[in-house]
Amino acid sequence: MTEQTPPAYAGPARVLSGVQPTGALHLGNYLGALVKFTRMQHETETFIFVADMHAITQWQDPKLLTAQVREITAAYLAAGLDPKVATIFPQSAVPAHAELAWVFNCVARLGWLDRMTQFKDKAGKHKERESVGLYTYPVLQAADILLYKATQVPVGEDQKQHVELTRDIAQKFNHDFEAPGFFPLPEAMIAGPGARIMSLRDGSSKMSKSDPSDYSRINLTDDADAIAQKVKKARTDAEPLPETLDELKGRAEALNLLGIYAALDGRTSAEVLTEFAGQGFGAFKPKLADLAVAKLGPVGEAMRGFLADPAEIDSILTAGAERAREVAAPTLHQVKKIVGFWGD
Ligand code: AQP
Repeated sequence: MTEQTPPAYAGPARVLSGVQPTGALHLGNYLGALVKFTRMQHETETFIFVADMHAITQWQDPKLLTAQVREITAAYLAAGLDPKVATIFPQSAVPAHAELAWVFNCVARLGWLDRMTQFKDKAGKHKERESVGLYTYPVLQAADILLYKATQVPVGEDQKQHVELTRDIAQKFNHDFEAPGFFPLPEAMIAGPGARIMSLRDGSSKMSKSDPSDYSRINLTDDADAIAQKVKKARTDAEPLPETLDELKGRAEALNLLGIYAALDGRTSAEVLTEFAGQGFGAFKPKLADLAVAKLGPVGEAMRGFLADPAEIDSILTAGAERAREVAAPTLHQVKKIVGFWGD
């Protein structure tokens, strides 16, 4: 006898994503995440949170954390998120994230978490010194997503594995608790040239907030001079740009700068290549610097404008948190019933 396919999730499409308030945002966060959030808010109901509970999986100075939450919110608004359209909120203001994460801690298997490459990258050789929270981070992420029954998760490529784990958790929950179709199996929305922006100093590692070299990344708050300097000093090779992407194999730094240009300009890397084929980086880099300044300058300026009015940011976060709690409450209530917890 063949096993019957369980009924699929039948609820509405929803978008959810977030960014950790762990430092200044960079071009990778902007292209891999913020630009997508902004686009998707007009297509589908969208929830965007500031992941302060994730942030404390590694030490954060309590005196700075609230300011960092406001800074991420300012970046969201500067990138074009509209609080009248999308729900923007701090994760810690919705306790249901932690409650659902506990249930999911009991659904997820140790073997699944052992495979998570981000934990291995962040923990390095001394995993026994890391917090338990860093290890179970992807489980909390699954709770973030499934609490709102989100179906689409716009993220950079580094988060793909975590969204796959979320699907595994949703599937196992639906199966084990005989609740077919209760949780959706969300899709990571990764495609596009901004999906994996690499360090300007090393084309084999991703652009990252925690890289000790500030020259490895372009921060959203960098001024025009800093952006131009960083592009100028970005590592490249002596070869001119070829005619096809295939010919860029093995030239990680060149491919990265081309991808950044394409993502900023809303084109594909192949299209940009047709414009610059045959030219060296001496000609390409100034054009890239001009484009980066033109695209990111207004974002940085808008961020500074929003940050000048922290009371307005706080009122956006307070209203967003209230809306998020309203949407989260029925899911958590149903989960408790499904699991068999005491209560009505
Ligand atoms: N280099 C990148 N290229 C494309 N997308 C990226 N993202 C991060 N780096 C790149 C995406 O940005 C979103 C928010 O990331 P996060 O701050 O929540 O976590 P992260 O991935 O840990 O970001 P960082 O900057 O790399 O921080 P550290 O150095 O602390 O690890 C996510 O959608 C992520 O995919």
